[in-house]
Amino acid sequence: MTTDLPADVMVPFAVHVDFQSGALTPDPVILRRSHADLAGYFVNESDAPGEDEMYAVHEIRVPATNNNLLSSTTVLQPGTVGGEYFMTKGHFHATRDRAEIYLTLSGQGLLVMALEDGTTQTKEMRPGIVNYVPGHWAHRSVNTGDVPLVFYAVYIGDAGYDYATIADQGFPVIVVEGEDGPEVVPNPRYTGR
Ligand code: S6P
Ligand code: ZN
Repeated sequence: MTTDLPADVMVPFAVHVDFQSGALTPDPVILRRSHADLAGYFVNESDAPGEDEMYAVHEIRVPATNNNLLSSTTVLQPGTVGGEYFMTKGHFHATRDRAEIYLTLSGQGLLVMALEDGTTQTKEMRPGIVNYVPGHWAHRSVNTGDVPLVFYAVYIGDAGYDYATIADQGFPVIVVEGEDGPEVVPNPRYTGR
């Protein structure tokens, strides 16, 4: 029974996650990012970016407060722009000390993380891997495979998003196609410390 709950007590619920497609049932809120939305993020953009989808975020909505856990799947398409693998915009959390967990469901990629002082860490993403992103680390997912990279993320409700710092400064490193696979190399356009 769930009658007469106090105003701040939510009713438990369950959501089904399809590990291949990232689809959530019942339907969540879906945020779609096109190539055009990522304009300016890749170092070598030869063609004008179009409206094709680069990634989608399917978010289970709960109030964005620090007593709740927000969560979402991200479905990041495979491909490259100027030799750089498709990636998410990447962000710091607006509330900098808020941590996050990623569980990769399908595909393969790299999780690139950076502190504001330019220190970086890069970790593999593949099915079954849990990546812990402590507070203060900006994070960006990169699809280095041939199929969509699908992962489930859980984050503290009031983490928020600071996209501006990455949009302005870039990440200290980028992930490019090398002769023997993905290479993590310095970003020639990085303007942070
Ligand atoms: C939220 C979490 C993910 C990303 C998603 C898209 O804290 O890190 O749900 O929002 O992977 O990446 P981005 O950088 O465009 O938000
Ligand atoms: Zn995040």
